[in-house]
Amino acid sequence: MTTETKGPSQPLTERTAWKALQAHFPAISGAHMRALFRDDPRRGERMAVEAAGLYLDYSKNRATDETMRLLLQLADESGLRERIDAMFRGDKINVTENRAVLHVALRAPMGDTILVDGKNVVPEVHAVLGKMTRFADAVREGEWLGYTGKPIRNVVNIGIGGSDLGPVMAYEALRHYSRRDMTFRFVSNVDGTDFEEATRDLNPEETLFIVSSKTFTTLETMTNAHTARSWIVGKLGQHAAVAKHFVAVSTNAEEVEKFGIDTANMFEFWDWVGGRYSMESAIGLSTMIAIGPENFRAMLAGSRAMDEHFRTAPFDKNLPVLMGLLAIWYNDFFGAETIAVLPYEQYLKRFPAYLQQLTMESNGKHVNLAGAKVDYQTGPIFWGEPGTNGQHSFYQLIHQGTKLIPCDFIGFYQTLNPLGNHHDLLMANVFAQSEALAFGKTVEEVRAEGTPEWLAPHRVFEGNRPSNTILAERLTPEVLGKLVTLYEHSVFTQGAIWSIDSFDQWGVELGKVLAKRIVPELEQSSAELQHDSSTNALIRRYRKYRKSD
Ligand code: G6Q
Repeated sequence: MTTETKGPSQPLTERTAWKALQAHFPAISGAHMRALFRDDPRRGERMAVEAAGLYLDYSKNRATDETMRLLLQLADESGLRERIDAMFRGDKINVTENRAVLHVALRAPMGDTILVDGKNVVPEVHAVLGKMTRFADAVREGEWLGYTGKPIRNVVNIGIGGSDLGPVMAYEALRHYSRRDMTFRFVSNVDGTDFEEATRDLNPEETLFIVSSKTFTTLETMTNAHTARSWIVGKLGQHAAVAKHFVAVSTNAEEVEKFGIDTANMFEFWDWVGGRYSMESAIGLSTMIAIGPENFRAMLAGSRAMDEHFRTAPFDKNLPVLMGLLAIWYNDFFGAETIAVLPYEQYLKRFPAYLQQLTMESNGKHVNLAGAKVDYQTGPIFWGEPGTNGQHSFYQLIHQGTKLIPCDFIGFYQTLNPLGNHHDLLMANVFAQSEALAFGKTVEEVRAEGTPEWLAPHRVFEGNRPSNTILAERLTPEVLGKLVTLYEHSVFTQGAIWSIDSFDQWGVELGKVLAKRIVPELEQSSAELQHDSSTNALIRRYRKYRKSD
């Protein structure tokens, strides 16, 4: 392993820029955005970047030009440029799994060369895209028939985590472009309710299951897949029906075959695509069937445009870099623990949930690439809901609570569903919220409204609460690709600076093993229990009261 893959030689907290940021912090934490804007009338236009069709206004942050200069210096000292080049080159930057990290190859144009172990992976990517296209078209055009000869009207994706959240989010986000005469469902939870509710009104003769699992061994997915197989075989009366009602997306041909799916109906992806980075691989098959191959390719083109921007733009004009650096500024210097993502677009209702996995599974790490415990904070908690709904619930805490919560507002110039003045009202709320968060309302302003003195403190808004605003034309497949990739690379930027492995997930692997150990203890009430006293008591209680069938 080269030292380069282990990150820069100097520990983060000893880098010159880090120390300079620490020294600079008191001046900024004591400054109010009201003053920053008053002293620099063009701040709002200056601290904004437009690239690849996305406009990022980062002026409403607790940062000056000096802050940005130091953060950019930190990026340089942390070897961000080298890390980016290493990723795009196909180096094995996922050191703990000894894997390349090449979701960027999923949107590379035919003709590009990206080598993994000496082999160009781009032709394989396009071969799978071609296979997905042919299959999606066959289903959409009613040529792929179920066992009894009926066309497919229902598509159920079975997968969990990275094999679920991307497809669900993309389906919801691009519903406007989806086939309205087809039904798309997503089953992820091992809770039987998920399967039951997803299938109860579906006609099995018209239902196709896509079993999406990189490993094809995940407990939840395999349990649901077996249940689905019994459902099809039970309802259609023939085992042979499986071939017409199941396809697989996986890296594990052997397990797919064992399950009984013909590998001709398997869509491949590769170990260099991490689960949470896989929605544009074959894991997106349900998305492609829903929105059509052309729209799917437009989404890839959007991601590609953001990849190119990230790879080539100078850091001071680089959207993912700027967002990543600001996240570090709040996380590591202000001690902010979370970031709220607030899309003002109903179709993006699952975007925060998707980002939770992308960001928290990637950067929720406590050791650096060399395995040493970090002495700084890593991944912030991501959360959020679409606006304006959130305004009527948790925004109160963002405005007047005791915690600092940087926000990302996302809005569009045009709506996909023009309806009276709805869109202007929606967007008025985006602008009003970020304005109120930044500038607040002083006690003098509150008094001037005639508020009695005893009530005044309750009605004061301190302001100085930071936000980014991201604007785009409208939510097209291409723009969705850009947004997803903006966050992918912002996560990358943060991970590179923290010198952590953003691409492994040992915490997830742990969960996969632990539950399997307890299953037999629940099924055999005589099994001896050797856990701690709490776990033992809980298991005994469950054994006693579970309904035996
Ligand atoms: C993602 C994680 C995890 C994974 C699921 C499903 O980055 O690794 O969320 O996607 O555990 O795994 P399989 O696709 O192997 O079933």
